[in-house]
Amino acid sequence: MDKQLIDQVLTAYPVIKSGVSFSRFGSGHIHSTYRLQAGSSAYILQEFNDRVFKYPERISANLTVLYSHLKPGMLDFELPLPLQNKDGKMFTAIGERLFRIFPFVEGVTKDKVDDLSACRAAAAAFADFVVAFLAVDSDSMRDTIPDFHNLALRYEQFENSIRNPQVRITQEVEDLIGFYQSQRDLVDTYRQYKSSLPLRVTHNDTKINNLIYQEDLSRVNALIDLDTIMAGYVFYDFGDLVRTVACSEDESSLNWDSIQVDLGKYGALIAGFFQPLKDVLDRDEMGSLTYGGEMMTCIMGLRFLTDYLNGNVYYHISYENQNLHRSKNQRILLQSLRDHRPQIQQLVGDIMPTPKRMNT
Ligand code: GN1
Ligand code: MG
Repeated sequence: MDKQLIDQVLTAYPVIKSGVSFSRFGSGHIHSTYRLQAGSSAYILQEFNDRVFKYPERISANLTVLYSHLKPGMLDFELPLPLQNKDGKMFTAIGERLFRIFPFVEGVTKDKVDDLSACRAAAAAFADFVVAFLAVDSDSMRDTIPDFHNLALRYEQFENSIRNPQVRITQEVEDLIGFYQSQRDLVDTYRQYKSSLPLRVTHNDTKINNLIYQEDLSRVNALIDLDTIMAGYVFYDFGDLVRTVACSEDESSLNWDSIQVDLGKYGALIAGFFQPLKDVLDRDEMGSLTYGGEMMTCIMGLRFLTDYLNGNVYYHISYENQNLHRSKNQRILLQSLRDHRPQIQQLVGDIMPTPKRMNT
């Protein structure tokens, strides 16, 4: 992004005085994010990806509903909203491109967390989020990406990409395709849960770097990446935490031999997530949480591989085979989660009051 374009965006935000410097920021896969420094004030500038999010007005509508419900003291962390531009809007269009600016929240983001109390704090924060918006009718939320976590649909998209691949299908790719095809039993469970569990207001993108910790990781300062907030199942939110926290390596790791579930961190996640929600979740929802770990790891592995086969049109990549590698990474974690079902079940049983059914 060039300075001239930034200056153009900034004309819509008279509160931000001139003399701005900027640098690339964060490790998100969808939007392009920059840190702006204007004198002593810092901001986040984002070029919004409207190929992925086709309904930006739904995002604004959802956030407006949530903010009208949120009262001081309901959450002890921030949910940073975009600044309103001079027309009172959250998005600023420059030609065909959309931008927004957020207040900068101090703290740190992590792609991987090892400290168990930090794992617990992250899970508790995402559970607190669900609790805070329990009274908001999930029907009042618009789908910002329809069928975002619909596993059956993601399998269809995957099968389509196999029929018309934009890359050469090597043995390695073929093995990976075979692995994900063998995980289809997760779709049956998905359908069962979809027919029985309540929809709630969920975050839907709870990967660990969508949370800002205080520098020493002792508390959560903010939950970010709020574009996917809509109606969902709690197992989506718990599951993406499992995927990105309860693993010995992060999503981008190529240390194949080291990737496995970390049961200590898994236990910390259960403990943190369960506490705020223990009087809220019914028995089946509690039982669905561990399914969420497998399902969300599967769906991300599947989506990375689908994007690789489609010629990398969705996720930002920094090298050619990155989506292939991300998918391979998720495959190893998914296998490890499956292999450790008995131990995970044990952990859940120790923390939750009555034994819950798992991955029926
Ligand atoms: C994307 O925007 P970011 O990087 O937080 C993606 C998530 C995936 C994640 C995988 C809208 O999240 O669904 O879990 O990458 N967001 C969208 O790292 O597709
Ligand atoms: Mg992000």
